[in-house]
Amino acid sequence: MPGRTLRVGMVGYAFMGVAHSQGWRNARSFHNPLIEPELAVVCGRDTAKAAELARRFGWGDVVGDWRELVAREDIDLIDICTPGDTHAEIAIAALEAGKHVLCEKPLANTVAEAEAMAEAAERARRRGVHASVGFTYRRVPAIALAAKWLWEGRVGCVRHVRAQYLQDWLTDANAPLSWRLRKEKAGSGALGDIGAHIIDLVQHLTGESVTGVSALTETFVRQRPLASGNGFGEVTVDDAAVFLGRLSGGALATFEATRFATGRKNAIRLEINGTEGGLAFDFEDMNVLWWHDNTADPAEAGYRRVVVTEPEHPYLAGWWPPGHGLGYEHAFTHQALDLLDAIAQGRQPTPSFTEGLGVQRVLEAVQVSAADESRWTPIPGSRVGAS
Ligand code: SOE
Repeated sequence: MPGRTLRVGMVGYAFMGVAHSQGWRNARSFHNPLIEPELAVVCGRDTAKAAELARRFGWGDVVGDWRELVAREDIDLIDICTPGDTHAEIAIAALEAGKHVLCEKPLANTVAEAEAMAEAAERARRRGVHASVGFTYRRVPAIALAAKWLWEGRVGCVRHVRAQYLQDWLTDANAPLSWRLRKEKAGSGALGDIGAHIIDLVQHLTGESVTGVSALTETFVRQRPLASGNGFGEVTVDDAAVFLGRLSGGALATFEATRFATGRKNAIRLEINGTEGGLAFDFEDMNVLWWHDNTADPAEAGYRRVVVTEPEHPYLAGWWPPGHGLGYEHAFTHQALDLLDAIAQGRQPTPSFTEGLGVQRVLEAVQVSAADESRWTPIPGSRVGAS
């Protein structure tokens, strides 16, 4: 990495490509990462669209084939912002070519792919090459603060977790069919797209793993208009998934991921109840964390609204004065910063591909359970009874 720069080659130019571009750009201009990212090359099969993104965000070059990108000697990291069916092939090729990798979530479309990716990442790590998966909500300051307080023991022993990810963009039965609604591209529907985030958050925040699930999934609208306007196509993934789970420390958890929660746009709602306190969060009010101290005088105790914008709060020191809140895109900058610093220091960045594989195993168990009348389905490899 000449001159302490990390030359990024990004594959994909759509929603996530834009979010990552913004993240890399602001990591450079707002903060002082240990290595500077260079927006070197953007790759997309539609090179005109990739070139348009390059113009808007300042990417230095455009290519049309990810293999060409991975083969380039002037690239240090491959940032994968494509649908799930391409993750395994690109990530493994990139790691084998000695490039660090940031891969969008969910890690893959199947457990088998995720296992191969985690193995490739482990082989690469031994050569000083690192891989991370893009569960960006970990980097929302209020969620990072919740993690800190949980890990400090302020919540005590966790008894209950309620985790929801609620969107409503499919309630209109005429919303067109897109790649997110096709199993061969996306692996699953609401489950993998947004359920993966809350599974990751629950495992990350509590430090425990989901050991088993009982699940229901549903596809409410099975045919949707094709984007071309000519006819209809089949929806082959779930619209919604709800499931119960046990955590390795003994807590009971409920999860709900849906694109049919009318009126809820991007509501990630978490509530964690422990012996010493409780924490609650809703992404639709993302600069706020609710905290209940269960050790306080009951006459005065109750949930307090903590505005997470102080310079002492995670990630806040580099941004605005207190009260000037952050938004969705800032987590992508925090992701870039954490990754740059980990690479500069030769540390394994988080979440690792192994953590991504752990989420993938829960996703698969949910599908297995839902296909078999909600049968209780243990998660292979989870740490039963850990504390
Ligand atoms: C679409 O449902 C989506 O963009 C997800 O793919 C993202 O991971 C989530 O952050 C917002 O919603």
